[in-house]
Amino acid sequence: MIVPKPVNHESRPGSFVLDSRTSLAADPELREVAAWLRGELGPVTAGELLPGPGSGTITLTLGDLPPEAYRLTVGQDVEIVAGGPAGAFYGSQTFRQLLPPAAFRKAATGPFTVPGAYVEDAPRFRWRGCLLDVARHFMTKHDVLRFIDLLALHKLNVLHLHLTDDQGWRIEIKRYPRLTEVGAWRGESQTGWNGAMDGRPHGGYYTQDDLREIVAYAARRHVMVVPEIDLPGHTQAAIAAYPELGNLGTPLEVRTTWGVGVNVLNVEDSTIEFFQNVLDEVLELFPSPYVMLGGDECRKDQWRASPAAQRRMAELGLRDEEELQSWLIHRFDDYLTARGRRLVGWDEILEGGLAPGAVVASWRGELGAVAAARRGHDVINCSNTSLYLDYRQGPGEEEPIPFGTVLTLEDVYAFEPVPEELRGDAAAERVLGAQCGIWTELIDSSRHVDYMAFPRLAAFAETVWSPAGRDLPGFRERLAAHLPRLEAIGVEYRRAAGPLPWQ
Ligand code: TNX
Repeated sequence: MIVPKPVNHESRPGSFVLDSRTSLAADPELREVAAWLRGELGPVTAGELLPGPGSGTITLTLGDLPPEAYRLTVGQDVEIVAGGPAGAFYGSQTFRQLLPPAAFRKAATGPFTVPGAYVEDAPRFRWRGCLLDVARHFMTKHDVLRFIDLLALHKLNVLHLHLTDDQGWRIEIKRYPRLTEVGAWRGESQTGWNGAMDGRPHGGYYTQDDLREIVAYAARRHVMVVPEIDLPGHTQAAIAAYPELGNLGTPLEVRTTWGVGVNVLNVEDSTIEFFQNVLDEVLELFPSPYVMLGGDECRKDQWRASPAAQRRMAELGLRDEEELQSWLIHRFDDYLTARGRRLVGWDEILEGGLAPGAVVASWRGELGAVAAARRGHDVINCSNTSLYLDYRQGPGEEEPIPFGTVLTLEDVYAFEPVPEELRGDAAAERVLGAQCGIWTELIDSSRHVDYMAFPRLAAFAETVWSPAGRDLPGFRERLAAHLPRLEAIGVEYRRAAGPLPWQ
């Protein structure tokens, strides 16, 4: 009962006993995976896992398979053969799921018996992502690390960190300290769409050392952290810190309300240079080949009213403000491409002309994914109608403050990463995978993140990892076996009934 469902899972005769005499051996290339597994199994095995008489052995070896693929055999011993470290990591995760749920407790004590099994597995898509919005509500480093473990448990491999927005700037930039001195803090916030204030200030940011730690922790779990610096819209916190980045020339506050704001960056060379300098520090912290620069929901009112923006458009021979945004994104695309990175933008970057190197994250349904893939661009399907985990999970009154439409567990499970219009088309190859999103306007704690993310994230994991095709009854059975694991870890997932965990 493995989640996400593996390609093939059979039972075999015999069984394996995990206890304090179990030993672990690994090819040198898989030493890091072995160290991680040793840590996870530590409580059960008293942390030793050294070779000894009469004990079963877990072996991790490299074999002729794709890098993320593995074969796991459980008998008297456990053998994990993998194409690379990622495959060995996923094989190890599967092995953990073959143990009883109690093995997921931090103070688990074995011995545990695992019935004989054979599993062959490999992911369907290479981008299996989740966005976490730490800008609207800051999540502590501790919570982010815990969340990375939960992604990795579900064999997801991309954490998209939404680090900046109107309501907060969360990444320390040495050259521009006011971004966090000013931009990371705001007054009491609007709690819902009704304008009610929550009566307390919010804030927080990650130091560069924190981010290095998050990146390294994630890398060890085969999760790539993709940073997002959202621009030219969603930048009020940055403009509050450095008013010269805006169009008004008057001071602004870090935004305390939700929705799409009017305050956007100006298009001066000095502003472009400012963000290029920010990017220099971002690139140093995040080795990811992808850097997300947003591009979403940029209202053009201020550019329409700004003589400087209009002058710039005239100079460049641009017809409208969409083309102006496209021009700006092109500049950053060139900047990142010259540094060996790829720009990822929300589907609005299609408007006014798509930058040549850009990858498109399609959130307003799938039309952006279809259009960009047909133009030969890589795409990530982030469709809000299937994958926005900030949307309520059921129509009931008991759900937290409603946001968006209803998106049930079954809706997420039914999601297909390749848009219908691309099926059978060579352009379908451009779909790198998919990504769910946890936007946090109305989610102000890690407990609430748990509630919104689980169990829908388990359904999402099957859509990007498991072979095509859906089997809802089968998924329900697997999930029933999986929820006790989440409970053992301490995840406050949404239960079918009962009080909300944080009330
Ligand atoms: C749209 S997705 C946004 C976010 C909001 C989200 C709420 C996207 C690119 N922009 O700023 O948080 O909806 O669901």
